[in-house]
Amino acid sequence: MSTPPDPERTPGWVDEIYAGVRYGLAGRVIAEQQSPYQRVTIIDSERYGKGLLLDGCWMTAERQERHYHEAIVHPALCGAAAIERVLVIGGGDGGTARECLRHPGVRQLDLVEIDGLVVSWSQQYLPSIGGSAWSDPRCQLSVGDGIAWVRAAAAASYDVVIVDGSDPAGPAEGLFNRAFYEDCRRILRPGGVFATQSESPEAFRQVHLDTVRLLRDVFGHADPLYGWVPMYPSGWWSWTFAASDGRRYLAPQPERAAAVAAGCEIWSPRWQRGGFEAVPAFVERALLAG
Ligand code: SPD
Repeated sequence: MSTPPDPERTPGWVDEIYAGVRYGLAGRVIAEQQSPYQRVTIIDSERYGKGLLLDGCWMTAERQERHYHEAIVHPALCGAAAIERVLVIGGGDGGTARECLRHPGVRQLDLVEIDGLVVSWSQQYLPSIGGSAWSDPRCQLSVGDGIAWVRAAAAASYDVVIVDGSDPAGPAEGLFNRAFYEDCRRILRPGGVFATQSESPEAFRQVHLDTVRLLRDVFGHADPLYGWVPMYPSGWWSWTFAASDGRRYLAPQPERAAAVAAGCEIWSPRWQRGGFEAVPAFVERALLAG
């Protein structure tokens, strides 16, 4: 089903409008459809190439996606005790799976995305983002509900769980609550690491703080990493890593880091150190206050 044109759109621009601010790219919509879950939009932009929005919110773009995907993956994959079995919830554009599969130690990656249209349009319009993940025999794609997947998964069945969802509204809302995080903790093996995108400390301050606090409560250890995704609200973004048996995501294992670092545009052990240190003062105060 195609959707009516958005009356807030400015000709020649594609914007996410959030809290009175526009985050936009010069470009045009090339495909748009209402899926059973959300409005899926593919655009072509001058600066960042083709990109994807869900319900009018930026998700990814060809020439900018590495800020996000390298940041959500490598602290977890370089820090976990083992990385044989990885679960990615969401991530239907394939970028998170692609970065995970650059680690030779990954034997099986389950990618569970709720919206089949996001997967098929990402494969069709944004093939460089998923890259070789789509044909990698280690990658097993399931189109379905990630929350139900995690609930049904056996205890201690994954080494790493990564939640690459959208903002906490619509289909991603249930990816930000205690019951879901408790299931994620249950399915991690000893030494396992959990990672999630945790919104902007500026544009989504309360969601960001609540997410870090809740993850600390559920896992025992959780730390936000700060970086940039230029087209997201405020451009200032965060990913939070959690583990039950220590903050092992802080220190990349040198062999694993060496296997991927040269192929990264943004991530490096040094960048990661800085990103974990760059906790804004107001976040530090709020987290200390409990
Ligand atoms: N506000 C946007 C949050 C989106 C996080 N997920 C992006 C998907 C990229 N694989």
